[in-house]
Amino acid sequence: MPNKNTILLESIEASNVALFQKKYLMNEKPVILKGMGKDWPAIRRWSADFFRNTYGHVKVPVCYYKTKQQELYKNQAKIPLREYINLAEKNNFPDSNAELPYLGGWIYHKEFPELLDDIDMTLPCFPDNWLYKLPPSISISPTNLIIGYQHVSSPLHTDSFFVNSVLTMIAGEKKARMVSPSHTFAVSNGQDLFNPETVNEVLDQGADIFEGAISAGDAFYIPPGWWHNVINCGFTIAVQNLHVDIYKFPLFEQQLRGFALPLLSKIEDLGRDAREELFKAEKTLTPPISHQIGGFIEHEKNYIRFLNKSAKKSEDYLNSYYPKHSNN
Ligand SMILES: O=C(O)CCC(=O)C(=O)O
Ligand SMILES: [Fe+2]
Repeated sequence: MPNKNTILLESIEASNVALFQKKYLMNEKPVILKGMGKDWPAIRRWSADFFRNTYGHVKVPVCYYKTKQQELYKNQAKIPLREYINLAEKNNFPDSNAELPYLGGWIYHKEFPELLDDIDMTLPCFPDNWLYKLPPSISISPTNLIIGYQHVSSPLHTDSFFVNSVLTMIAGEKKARMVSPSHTFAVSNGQDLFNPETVNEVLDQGADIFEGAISAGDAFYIPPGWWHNVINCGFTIAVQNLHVDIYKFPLFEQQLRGFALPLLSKIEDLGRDAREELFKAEKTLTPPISHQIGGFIEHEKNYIRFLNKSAKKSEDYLNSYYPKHSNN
């Protein structure tokens, strides 16, 4: 039963593509997509036994969100999937303060691409996914697998890079509570929105809390920047897909540039320091022979052209889409 103060998430048939795109995707409004994955072979094939029998020996990364927050994927502890599933299926846990592990996002498709045959990566109610156009060297995984049980959950968070997130249920049931990015002032990372006291605090500050449940075949559409807290009602298997449409690409691109720019400016700062040293030592007159061999002048001119072009493209974009806000 939803809390009397929360708002029930809207729910539509995933086959209603036009309605989804117009009312929810374009307006960045969360919704439950009924039947999103109902025809995926995963619904018939994937189960605790399937993963235990086929991939039981594989070591999978586990999260401890309460004690370790969101660790880098490569730093997460790993345990054999067989051991994890046995634990997830256990009903009684001895009273202990130790946090239980959560398989909160296994990037399965790199090791086991055959699993992709069991799901539909095109997400039919979404337009082209621009995430797939990224060069492979930028490794943002478009999909991951989440196996949960009643005692583990994802505390309140937003997903990185302002992507569309689609969480499709393969087995079991999950519940989510969500808060709009326009009410960010009322929430904080890591909160438990299923705790009545926290709910009251958030509502008292004037924010709305949306709530919904999904079971096998259904999906949550979580728009960019939306806060979400997801709990497992029992044993669950779910697939998360990340999606970037053309409208969201500019902000996504800016987020990615945010990774490259600090590195670039570190390199440039060093270059400037070296030139200042040279200048002080009055050794600027004769460039070393290696500059000629390495085509220094030509590469530098290319670099200047690249920067000018980039600056022009960004300015044009700002001027055409945000004319009131750009200051030239
Ligand atoms: O199911 C979960 O625990 C987390 C899901 C989630 O955060 C997402 O799909 O973005
Ligand atoms: Fe998330």
